[in-house]
Amino acid sequence: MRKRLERHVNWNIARRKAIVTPQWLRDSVESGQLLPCGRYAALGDLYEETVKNCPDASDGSHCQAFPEDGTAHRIESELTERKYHSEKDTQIRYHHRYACMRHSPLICPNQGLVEKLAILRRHREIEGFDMQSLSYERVISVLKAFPYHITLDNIHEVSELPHIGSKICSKIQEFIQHGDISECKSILSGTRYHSLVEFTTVYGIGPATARNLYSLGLRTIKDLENHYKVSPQTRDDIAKSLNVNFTKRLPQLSIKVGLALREDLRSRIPRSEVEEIHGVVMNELANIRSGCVSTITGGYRRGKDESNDVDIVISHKDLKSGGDQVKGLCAHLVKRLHDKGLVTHVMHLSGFREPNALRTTHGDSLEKALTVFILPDDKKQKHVHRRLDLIFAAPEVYWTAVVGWTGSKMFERDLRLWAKQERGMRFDSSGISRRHDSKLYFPNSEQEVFELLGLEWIHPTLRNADL
Ligand code: DCT
Ligand code: MG
Repeated sequence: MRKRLERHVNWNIARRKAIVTPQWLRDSVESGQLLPCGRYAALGDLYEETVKNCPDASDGSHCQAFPEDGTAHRIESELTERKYHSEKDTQIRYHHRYACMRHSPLICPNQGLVEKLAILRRHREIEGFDMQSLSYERVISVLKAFPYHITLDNIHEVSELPHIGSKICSKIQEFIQHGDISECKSILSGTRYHSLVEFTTVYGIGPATARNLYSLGLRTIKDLENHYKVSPQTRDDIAKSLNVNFTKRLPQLSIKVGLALREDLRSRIPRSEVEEIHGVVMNELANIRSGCVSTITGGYRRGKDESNDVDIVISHKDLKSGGDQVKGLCAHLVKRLHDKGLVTHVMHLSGFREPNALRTTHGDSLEKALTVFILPDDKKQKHVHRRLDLIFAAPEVYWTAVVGWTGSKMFERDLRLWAKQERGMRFDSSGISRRHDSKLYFPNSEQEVFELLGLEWIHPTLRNADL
């Protein structure tokens, strides 16, 4: 498709070439000569150009432009069909200011560049320069949606994209010319960045704590383990030491426990395990309440091969009584999972000791549990601890919760901004309302959420507006 080709090759360049399928190469090798390109045209849109630009074909007259096997006819009808599609009115534009108006694939044509810029962003974040970090997040988000490989030929177009300033442009230019950015090299050559990044891999350590620990002279995870008295011998006991008491205030997950769980929690979760965890959780839930529905959201839904955690949004299929059916269910399920040894740690549980927390007013219609979960060991493998987030939504806000928890982060940020600035609405995962009179909206599908916000629906795998 034209769109897909344009992610790799500028359209104006493509029009000066013959764009053929790999079969042209195979057949040409086999026949020992460069074959006419027309019948191998990869894109209907470029059929004429492919015939004209065929190697050794100055005017294309010797090309077999209309083979007898009907290829030409097929290409011609494809051409008409594509023309129709390209004329279809769409709001999606890669140069749009809001990420929720752009298509952002998981891997983009400028992935190498984006990964370098992500180091600069992380550096700002970890040093506490939040505004600068956000600026980089915006730049990354815009570049994630840029469908062409960036070169010196089209950098001018990049410089005109939203959120791209002259400083960033010179960094992009540096990357094009040298394959690297000197500031990245200098950040990576010191110990500070590496230490701070390592420290934040411990649950409970954010950038500010990481900087404090660094200022104490600590540099490595080993230093942290000595500081917090965690050793390979005591690690397992410490990991198990937190007993959740459901009648008292929940204990915070201490840095010590975070350190003991670090190896487990930092390892990525493959899709098959995400699905297995989801299956186990929903099985347990079915024993408490029948008729519940759920969606695995987060990075998994956006197509990531490996996730950092598992996010599940849960509701009830009965629109009328469903609100009551899920009320208090989050704490109930977490307690059951904990009793069975599946949930080992609970870091946050809303609705906890608040049985009437689930109201249907905006901002108050979700129950949430942030936990650590482990699948029972079996003969095949020993399982590791995983971060599991459970979000319970009343049926009328199920789809807003699914959209709000699908991400990515910048996509969500711009959804909220778009709703506020362009539509006079308030959007977050707990509901949609009109700002001037707080009128609540209850969409029945994900498509309806987008429609209500005046947006074109975007497939979850094209919502990867962050790295
Ligand atoms: N989210 C958000 N704003 C944040 C953090 C998260 O809107 N500051 C939303 C978007 C994604 C969803 O919550 C789940 O978040 P995470 O689990 O942190 O991220 P993820 O996209 O699922 O990626 P991963 O879990 O693999 O790191
Ligand atoms: Mg996630």
